[in-house]
Amino acid sequence: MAPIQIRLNREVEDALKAGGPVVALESTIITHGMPFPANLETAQAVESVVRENGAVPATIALIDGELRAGLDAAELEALAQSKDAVKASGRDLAAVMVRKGTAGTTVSATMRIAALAGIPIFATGGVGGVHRGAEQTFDISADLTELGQTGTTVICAGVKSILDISKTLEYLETQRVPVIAYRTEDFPAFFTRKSGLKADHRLDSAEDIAKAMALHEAMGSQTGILVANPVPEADALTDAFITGTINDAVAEADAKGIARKEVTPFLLARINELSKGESLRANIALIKNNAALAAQIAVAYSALKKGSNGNGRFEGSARFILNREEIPIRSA
Ligand code: PSU
Ligand code: MN
Repeated sequence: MAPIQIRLNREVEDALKAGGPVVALESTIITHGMPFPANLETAQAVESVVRENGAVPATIALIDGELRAGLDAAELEALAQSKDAVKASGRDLAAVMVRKGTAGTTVSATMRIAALAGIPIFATGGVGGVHRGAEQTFDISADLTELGQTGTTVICAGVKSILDISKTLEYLETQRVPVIAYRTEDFPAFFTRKSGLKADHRLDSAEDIAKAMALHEAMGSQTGILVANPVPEADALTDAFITGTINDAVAEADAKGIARKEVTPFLLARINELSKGESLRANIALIKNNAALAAQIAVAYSALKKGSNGNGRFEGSARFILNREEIPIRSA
C-alpha cells in the first residue's frame, strides 16, 4: 500500500521543507461549530493571527476524498458554505475518502492528519471530552483517546461545562496526556477563565512549552500535550451568565434524545441561540488567542529543533549521563 497522501498548499509545503513554524487548524469548527458567515470570518481571522505571529497556518480538512493541509481562499469559503460536509473524527476518514466526500475534521482527525504531515502544533477553541452523564451514555469524545495516542500538541481554552470537566481531566490522566495551563494554575472552562479545578502544570512562556514538547517527545511518550490557554479577561463570560444557558441546552439535548456525534454541534448551536450570540463572540476571541499562542510555540519549537544536535532533530534515544562518582548506570 502506498503511503497516505496529503495535499499541501505551497505555503505549507515550503514551511515544512524548511522546518519552519506551522500551526494546524481544525475544520469541524467551520462546518459544524459556528454558523455562516461567522465560521468563514473566524477561519480567515485565525489564519491571519497565525501569520502575524510568525507561523504558517495549515487548515486541515477532507475535500473531495483528499486529505488537505492548507486551503486557498475559495476552498475555505466553499467549506464554510458546504451543506454536505460531514463531521469526521479520526475513525471516519477512510470511509469518507473512499466515497470521495468532504468533511470538517474534528480535533481527533486533525491531530492525526497533522501528525502524518509532520506538524506538531495545532490550535483550536475547545476539545471534546467526557460528557455529563457519561456513566449512563458512555459519551466520551474520541479527541481524548486520540490525545493518548498521537503526539500532537493541542492549544485550547480548556473544556466547556457542557462536559464533565472533572471526569475529562481524570480521563486525560489515564491516557497519559499532560495538561499544561499557560500563565495560570487553573484549568479554564472555555467561556470562563476558571473551572474550579487546577491544571497539572503551569508554564509561563511559549519557549518553555516548546521545551516541554521536545522533552516529552524525546522520552518516547507518544501522547499529545494539552495546553490550556484561558479566554482573555475582556472576552470572558461570567459563570452567572453562561451556567444556566449551558444547563438548559444540555437538558434540551437529553429531552430530545440527541446522541453520538450530533450532541456537541447541537449544544454549541443551542448555546449560541440562547446566549443571543454572546457565546459565539467569546468563542471567536478565544480561538484567536489560542492561534497566537500556538504560533509563538511553533516559532520557539522550530528554533529549538534547528538548534539541537546540529541536524535539526531532537528525537532519538536517551543518552545516559553518569553522576560525579562515575558509577555506571548499567554494567555491561
Ligand atoms: N467544542 C467546541 N467547538 C467545536 C468542537 C468542540 O467548543 O467546534 C468540535 C471540535 O471539532 C471537537 C469536536 O473535536 O467538536 C468534538 O466532537 P465530539 O464531542 O462529538 O467528540
Ligand atoms: Mn461523543
